[in-house]
Amino acid sequence: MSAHHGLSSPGAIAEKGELDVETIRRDFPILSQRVRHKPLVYLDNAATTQKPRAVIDALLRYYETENSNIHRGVHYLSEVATEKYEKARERVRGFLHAESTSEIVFVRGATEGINLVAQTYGRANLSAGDEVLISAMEHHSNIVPWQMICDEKNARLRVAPIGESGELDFGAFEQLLSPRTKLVAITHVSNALGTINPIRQIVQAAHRLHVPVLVDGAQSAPHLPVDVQSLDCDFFTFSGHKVYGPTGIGILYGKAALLDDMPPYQGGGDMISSVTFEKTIYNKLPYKFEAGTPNIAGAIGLGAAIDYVQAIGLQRIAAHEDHLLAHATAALEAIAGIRIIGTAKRKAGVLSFVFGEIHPHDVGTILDQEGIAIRTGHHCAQPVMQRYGIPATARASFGLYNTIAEVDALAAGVGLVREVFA
Ligand code: C6P
Repeated sequence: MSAHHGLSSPGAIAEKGELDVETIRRDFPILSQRVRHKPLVYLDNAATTQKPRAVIDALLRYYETENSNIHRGVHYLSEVATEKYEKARERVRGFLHAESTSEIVFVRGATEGINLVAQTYGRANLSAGDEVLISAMEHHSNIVPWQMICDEKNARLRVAPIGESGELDFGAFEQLLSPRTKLVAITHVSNALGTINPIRQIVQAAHRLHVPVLVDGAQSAPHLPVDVQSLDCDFFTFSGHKVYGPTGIGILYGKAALLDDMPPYQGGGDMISSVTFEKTIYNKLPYKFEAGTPNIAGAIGLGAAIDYVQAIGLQRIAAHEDHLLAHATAALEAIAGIRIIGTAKRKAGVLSFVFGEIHPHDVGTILDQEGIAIRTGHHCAQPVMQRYGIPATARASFGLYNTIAEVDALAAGVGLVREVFA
């Protein structure tokens, strides 16, 4: 195991105040490399985050010393792997402040979490004429699964509009809620605009009509403290790889009463308590939704990632990223021709922009030559681009290890873009 295992690093456990970013950066081996002969400036954290040594070590340790299948074996390694996997579930429960681990389902990522709810809750509860209500700022993962199930059930997908700043039109949202609404599915933080949605208010409005709410937390879990009990949301999903954990693992939280009533998502091993050719009795929660051998290493790695971010503290991470976002917004606004897309009052970690007539891909390619990684394109949110009448944006997105110097490098890089196109 490496000496830099994160949790004992002073940056990670500093008691209060600003993050000791330089120390934190040493926990992330990938950040010290040069790309294109320049120091790497990684500003594509909304797509995926880099992994601290603590997570890499947890994966290594698992495969070197703990690997075994879970919930099956009577032998030592199977017991160890099972215990680690279930401990990771408990860590996720704490991270989301869920009431019970039976409400924490391991899935592949936010995409699978949403598909699970669409294919189980949706299939069981939607009939012709019913409606699913989403917003105009959703990622494709929170649009297409609903279109699929609505098509199948002759139900209707309704879309609450957003205003020019990228904020939800709450009045219009409320008006779209009706006795026909069977589910609200909404993002907590927009990946294309950075908008933070008022989830508690949304849940309250939906619950007045007894409509459950699914929250897509892919972009909030890494940036804000999340408390599913205080939000009172019915489902919440996020991806491990965006919270400094591995790819291929994610979480669906659901209130136990709802999950209990839902049919399973997939059939197979582990999701049953008994099988005969005549009848199968399903396993209890959460195993009913975890058919087959799961991503054991991924779950353990996610547990390590949660330990890592909790040791730093989500409040402090949020404050640090807010500081980076404010600095970046001011720096880019000062450059003539830059238009920031998404100017909501409450934003997290994401700065999308267009630069005059220059195509965002050109902006990204020139920045890449400077070692600066951003994402360009529609960000899997084509309806957001259509809303603003643009094909794409350039998007810088921040993580806990980013520095003001990196934000300055971004602004300098954008300045270079202007010179190239002058
Ligand atoms: N957004 C981005 O660059 P998965 O792919 O399952 O881990 O996450 C899907 C997803 C769902 N909802 C939101 C709000 C998201 O931002 C994402 C992933 C990445 O913006 C990759 S497209």
